[in-house]
Amino acid sequence: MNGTNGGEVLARMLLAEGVEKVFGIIDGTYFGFYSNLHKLGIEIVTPRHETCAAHMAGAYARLTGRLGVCMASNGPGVANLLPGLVVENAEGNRVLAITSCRRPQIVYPDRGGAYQAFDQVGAIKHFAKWSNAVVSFDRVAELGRTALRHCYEGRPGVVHLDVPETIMNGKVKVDVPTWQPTQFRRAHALVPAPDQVEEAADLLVAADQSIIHAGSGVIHASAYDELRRVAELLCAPVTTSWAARGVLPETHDLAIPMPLIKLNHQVRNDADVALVVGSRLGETDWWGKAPYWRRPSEQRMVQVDVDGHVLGASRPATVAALADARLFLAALADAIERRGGRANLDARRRRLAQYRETIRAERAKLDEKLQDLEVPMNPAHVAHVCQRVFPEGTTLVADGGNAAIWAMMFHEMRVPNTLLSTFKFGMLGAGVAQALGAAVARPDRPVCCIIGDGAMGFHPQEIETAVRNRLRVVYVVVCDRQWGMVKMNQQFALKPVKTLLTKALGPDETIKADLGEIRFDKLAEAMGAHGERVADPRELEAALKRALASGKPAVVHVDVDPVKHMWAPGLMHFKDMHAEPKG
Ligand SMILES: Cc1ncc(C[n+]2csc(CCOP(=O)(O)OP(=O)(O)O)c2C)c(N)n1
Ligand SMILES: [Mg+2]
Repeated sequence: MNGTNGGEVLARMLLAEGVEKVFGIIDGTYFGFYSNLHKLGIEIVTPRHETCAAHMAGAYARLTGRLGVCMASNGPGVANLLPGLVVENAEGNRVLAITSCRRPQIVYPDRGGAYQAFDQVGAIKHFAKWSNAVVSFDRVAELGRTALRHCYEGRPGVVHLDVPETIMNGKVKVDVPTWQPTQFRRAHALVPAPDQVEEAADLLVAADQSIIHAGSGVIHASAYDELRRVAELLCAPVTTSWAARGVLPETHDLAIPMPLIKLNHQVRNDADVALVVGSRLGETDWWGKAPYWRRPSEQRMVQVDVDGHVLGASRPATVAALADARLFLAALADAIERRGGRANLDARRRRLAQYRETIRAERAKLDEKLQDLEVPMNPAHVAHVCQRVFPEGTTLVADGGNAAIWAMMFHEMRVPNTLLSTFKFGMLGAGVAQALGAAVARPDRPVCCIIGDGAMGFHPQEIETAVRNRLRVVYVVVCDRQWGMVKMNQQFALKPVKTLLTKALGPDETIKADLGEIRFDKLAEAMGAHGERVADPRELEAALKRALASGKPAVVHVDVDPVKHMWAPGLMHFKDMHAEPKG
């Protein structure tokens, strides 16, 4: 019998889970944990701010399908980790956070005056799926197993285990338990009930017009082929949540690109049966309600989700199936095939042709902005040129108010699961670290992060993290020297008529909406990265190519026209989304 400690027990559990990376910053209070990770060959990837560790873990989890693990130390480390955990839970990424806390004799409850201590579980349990503290060495393995069980139940999100320093580090004379994951947690996908598959197939085949709406659940289940098969069999257009864009590549005839919001509303109103997979129909899906969707009395819904709490949450489901998206769609495709043809094929094809025509026309209208070659550039060029320069399959991270909207409008999703943002939370600055997590997840290709100058200012220190870890990230910072999106709203709130007439108010007419300039290219160079600055749209491609060829992480400071930047396409739809739909 050898001596061990709580840190080793947890490190070995993570090894059994197949964890290869842990994101976080070191501290003496969990030396027993991270030194054992190191000993076991699990790499510790260290950012320069704990909140970034959470975003790196979240991005890594989403892109690889593995568990994302982050760590932070008691008091300040955990305080810094909080915003990242809030966001990753909201985005639904499978993240396990392991933190240290002070010794049990002085916390839970705090004796009063304990150094670097606060009620970490009390704070995190309000927004995470599960959060608990270990109270004695005997319970480390058991609570570790409970935490992991929660990681694989329901909607993915954040699970947290808090471990006192004395339990992390103190030597105990016992053997390390060696349970395999299959011995204590769900390790197989949820199998659909056959009668629900048949009922769904009957409904969808008999429909006048069906649609499929896909959420992130399709990404978590890697159900891309099965989704395409069902869509093709039904000749059904596919809409997505923002986060699931590209699960059916937007080059496919049946794909309805999310940025064409009016068309999405139309498609959702044309259908009498909707198959909703891996989406809870939240606010950015207009809650599944009229006038954006057809009323439930005229549109039945088949809903498939791994989380029972999601089923029928926003609108009533005719079939509410608790099942893995991939297994359900595969069984559904077989069931549809067995039924032979489906109703109204000609009418469906006519509608589809109409949708394609709308997509072509809307695209052409948007692309007119690419004719604008004035300096500083129209922001339309940024994502458009990035897509041309970066290899197919590059992960795009979109962060920053209007910078992200422009990126969404001018980037076509051609490969599933190559887009990151915080679509649910809209957290400025999270993209800096999401890009790092993406580069760790996919070291074989570069990552492109399009980000506003306000958002980049939240975490510029992480450029050094990219350099130190040799992460192939190119930050394309869209510089308008203002909080662009908010300034636009503010102008309309202050002087709507003048804003409409003159497009922008004067410098003294807005409230604290302007920013000073940060030379992001110089900042990059100061940290050992490659820097570029470009204002002329004709020079953007060459600047990006130099950035990629530099062999280093890079930052491209892009000067955009601040007024044009405020008038991002589709802004009215986002305003619209903030009000409760009538239906
Ligand atoms: C952390 C955080 N703080 C505040 C906001 C509110 N907010 C939304 S957009 C925006 C302005 C964004 O400015 P920038 O990143 O420069 O992007 P731009 O709109 O100028 O392209 C702000 C402050 C937010 N979403 N996230
Ligand atoms: Mg800005």
